Amino acid sequence: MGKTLTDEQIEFYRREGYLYPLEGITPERANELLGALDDFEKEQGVSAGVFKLKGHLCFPEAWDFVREKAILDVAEDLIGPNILAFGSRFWIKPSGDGSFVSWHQDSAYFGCDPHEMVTCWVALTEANEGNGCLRAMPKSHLQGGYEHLESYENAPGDAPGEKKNMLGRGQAIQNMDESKAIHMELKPGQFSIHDERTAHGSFPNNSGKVRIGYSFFLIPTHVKSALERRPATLVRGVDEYGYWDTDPVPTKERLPEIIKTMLEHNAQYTNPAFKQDA
Ligand SMILES: O=C(O)CCC(=O)C(=O)O
Repeated sequence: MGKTLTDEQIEFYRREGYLYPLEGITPERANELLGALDDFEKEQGVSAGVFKLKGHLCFPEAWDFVREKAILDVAEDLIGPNILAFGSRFWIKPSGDGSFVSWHQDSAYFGCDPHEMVTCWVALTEANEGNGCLRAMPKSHLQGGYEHLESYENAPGDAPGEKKNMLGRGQAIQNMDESKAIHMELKPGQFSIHDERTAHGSFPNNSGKVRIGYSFFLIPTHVKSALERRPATLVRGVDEYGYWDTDPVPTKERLPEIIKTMLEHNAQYTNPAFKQDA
């Protein structure tokens, strides 16, 4: 028995590669974060959703949210008590614009060694089959690294009719057996968790309302960066390894510099010449 999860839940996660719906965050709390997300966009003239890797550096509410006890208790049961948030992202999927997420493994691009990262995806609005909730492919985490085809069809907001893959490189695993996919439907405040090797993706949202989730990428402190040295945020326990630099605490004064750095990261992440690591 873990701190929060039952033996059955832990066993299910290890066997299937995902777990949902998980509880412990109120819909009101999820709504507060939505409000802060909206304020950020009004104040900065840019949506926090454009930053592919460091949503928690955008505003204090996002910085605090990656420390949500309910989520870290679940993560601790799976990866142990010393936890770094190496990244996070707001997934804002408007209705009717065609945005989707192709089948992919987080492990193919995040450069974590060993592959022990877990991704928590928190529903800030309801997420269901009709509005393109996250889908997971059971047991795919046991298959090792899949090949990803990089199409660069990754331009939400680009010319009408273009494909709108929300992933930086439009990376996609081909020929997944769609009939086996699980739709991880969630109510606001509920969350799912998946292994970094679990193939996942989502369909466009045609519900008439925006669908928003906040995901964060958590690693035990003994995981190294297989790319260059990078920053992360300690969210629980102690870091006895020091493999990662420290993310800057987001403050109003630092924000322009943080936004500039996040945009540079985005450019790197979407640049074919820049090495990613599986
Ligand atoms: O929100 C989505 O539709 C996709 C999310 C995703 O790929 C992730 O959190 O790793």
